[in-house]
Amino acid sequence: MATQKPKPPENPVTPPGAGSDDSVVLERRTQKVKPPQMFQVVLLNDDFTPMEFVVHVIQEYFSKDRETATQIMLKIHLEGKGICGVYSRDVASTKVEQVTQAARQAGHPLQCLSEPVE
Ligand code: TYC
Repeated sequence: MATQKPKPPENPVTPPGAGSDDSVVLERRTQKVKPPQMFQVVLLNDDFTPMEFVVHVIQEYFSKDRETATQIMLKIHLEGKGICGVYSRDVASTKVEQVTQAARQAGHPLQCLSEPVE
């Protein structure tokens, strides 16, 4: 059986940008990965939920001290709505569920929702 010489590949694979020394220059591209969409968790005012309960909720679920929680509650009371925190989609959605459940359990109509931050 005759020995055969291995043939060189017919179509050598050369990455684009490969120089004669086999180095590869990667093109700089514009950034493709955007930061994730963030969601603000908002409380709405109503005429029935006690102020003290709202302050408690803001302290417990949004990790605010009593003074900050009171300021946020008063802003909601006076302006109709207020942002309690900004989170990733899943964390924001969990906060809405937890706050809504706590309010219903206590018999209050407090409305909590999340909305994308522009
Ligand atoms: N307006 C309510 C009251 O006078 C207090 C309140 C504040 C309720 C904020 C809801 O998200 C709220 N008792």
